[in-house]
Amino acid sequence: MPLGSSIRLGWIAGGVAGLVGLAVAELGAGLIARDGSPVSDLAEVVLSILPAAWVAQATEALGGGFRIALMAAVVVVALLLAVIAGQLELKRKLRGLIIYLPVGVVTLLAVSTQVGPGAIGYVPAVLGLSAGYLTLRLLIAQLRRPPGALEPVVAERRNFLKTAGLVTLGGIVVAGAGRMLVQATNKVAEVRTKIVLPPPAAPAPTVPPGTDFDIAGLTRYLTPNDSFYRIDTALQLPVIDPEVWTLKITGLVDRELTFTYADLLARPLAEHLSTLTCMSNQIGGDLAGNAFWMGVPVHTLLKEAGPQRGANMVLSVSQDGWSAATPLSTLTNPDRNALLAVAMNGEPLSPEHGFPVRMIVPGLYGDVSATKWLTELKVTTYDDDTGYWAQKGWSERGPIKIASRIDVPTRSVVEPGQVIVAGVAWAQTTGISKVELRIDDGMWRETELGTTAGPDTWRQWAYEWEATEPGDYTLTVRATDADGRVQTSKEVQPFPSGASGLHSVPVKVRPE
Ligand SMILES: Nc1nc2c(c(=O)[nH]1)N[C@H]1C(S)=C(S)[C@@H](COP(=O)(O)O)O[C@H]1N2
Ligand SMILES: [Mo]
Repeated sequence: MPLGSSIRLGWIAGGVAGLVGLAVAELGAGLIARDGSPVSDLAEVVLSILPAAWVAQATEALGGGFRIALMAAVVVVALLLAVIAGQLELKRKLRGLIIYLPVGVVTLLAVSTQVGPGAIGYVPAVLGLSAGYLTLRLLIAQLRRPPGALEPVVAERRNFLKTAGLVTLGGIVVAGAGRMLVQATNKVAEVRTKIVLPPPAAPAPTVPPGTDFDIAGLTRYLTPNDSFYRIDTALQLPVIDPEVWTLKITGLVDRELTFTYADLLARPLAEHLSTLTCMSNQIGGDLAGNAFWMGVPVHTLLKEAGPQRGANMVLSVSQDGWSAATPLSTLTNPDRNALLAVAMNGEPLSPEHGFPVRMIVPGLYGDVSATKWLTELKVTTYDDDTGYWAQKGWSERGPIKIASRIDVPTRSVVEPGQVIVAGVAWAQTTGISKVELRIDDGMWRETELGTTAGPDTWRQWAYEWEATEPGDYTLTVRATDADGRVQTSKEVQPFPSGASGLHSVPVKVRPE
């Protein structure tokens, strides 16, 4: 078999075939309206092998970019393997299978971890792998010359490149179509825009004047939806049609119940303003946001289902398999205002924040309460079931720790004179009663507090610092809750039950 410059053509054949395989797999996933594809399944498996603490950190640092990077890595590795397969196939017919078969096995195993029972979920991967290998055969066949010929003649080369080019174009079109179909599942997006939310039967208390100092660089009292932090493990956003969606209440209950989205909207809804935060938030971190949540009070639904003796936990399960364990007593207590939220700041939940329904429990970290894309509430016990993060060693109980942070000054060098220092502090369910600022090792100085709509939200604080002496300073903040508990200075990492410790920032006062 003459090789020479056809080695390079073999690379091209391998890469193009890999591209076609990936494209067809995407299209297949789109056609069967899966909320994932073989690529995201492989990424999901990689994710589950990585150390949990590392994943939490990367998710926090990169947000959605982390998922995209993982999937990109899968695509790159797949294409590299496809190129190698091209070389092997060029050397000898069928030899490319040395790569394609094991890759196929690994892919199908990855898919099996993500799809339910039934063969349909495997179809995109099988189609993609077959299409990839067949394309390779086709392209390599073009590179083969009658025995005796040495190098491919120019015309043959041109022919091959033309075919490769056409196949690549076709692959791109197919991949695009696959993506579009996946998005077409976004018929849901359209359904969402047409939802008419009823007004809440129990509106949130009005926000008093004075909650927001309106200082440049200071976190707003109310967080707009598009700047609300996002944390979840979903590689691909679950796309849920609210007309098909149901919520099941199962487990240790007298009556298992099923609700549709329309059922929920027909019930008396309550609206509540509360600050959600994440257990992996660092000292001074910004994984917190304050929004109006409207939905069905969870205690009314649980009461209808009738929790049985012995139950002490509710496992809230997401469409994407994620779950959170929340104390039953917190959810059945009407004063805790736990909601199955359908709306955030007056709008139906966005796909990123859990459309169509999520849970919101004031006072608990999102990790152990705020299940997005909710499909089931299983009444159970802490002995029998465990939430997603708790399985990875994070704390099962997630009361939010008192926290405060410095947002302003936003720069570390300031002009001498009066300097505004400001930030936010939270102690959900109790509320913040005092925030103090310390300059270097000096006295704690009480700051001015913004007003608040209730104990479940953060409060702004601000202090006018007479920074007349040039030099280097360290500013430190601490909060006290309405029960008189002072935020601890003991520094603890977020893992496993949320960070504690005081937020400090260095500030240099410039010489006149
Ligand atoms: N389905 C699902 N729900 C989830 C999560 C998740 O990974 N999957 N993450 C939880 C965590 S850790 C937090 S802090 C909140 C964040 O909610 P947000 O993304 O709307 O801010 O959602 C919770 N709900
Ligand atoms: Mo979180």
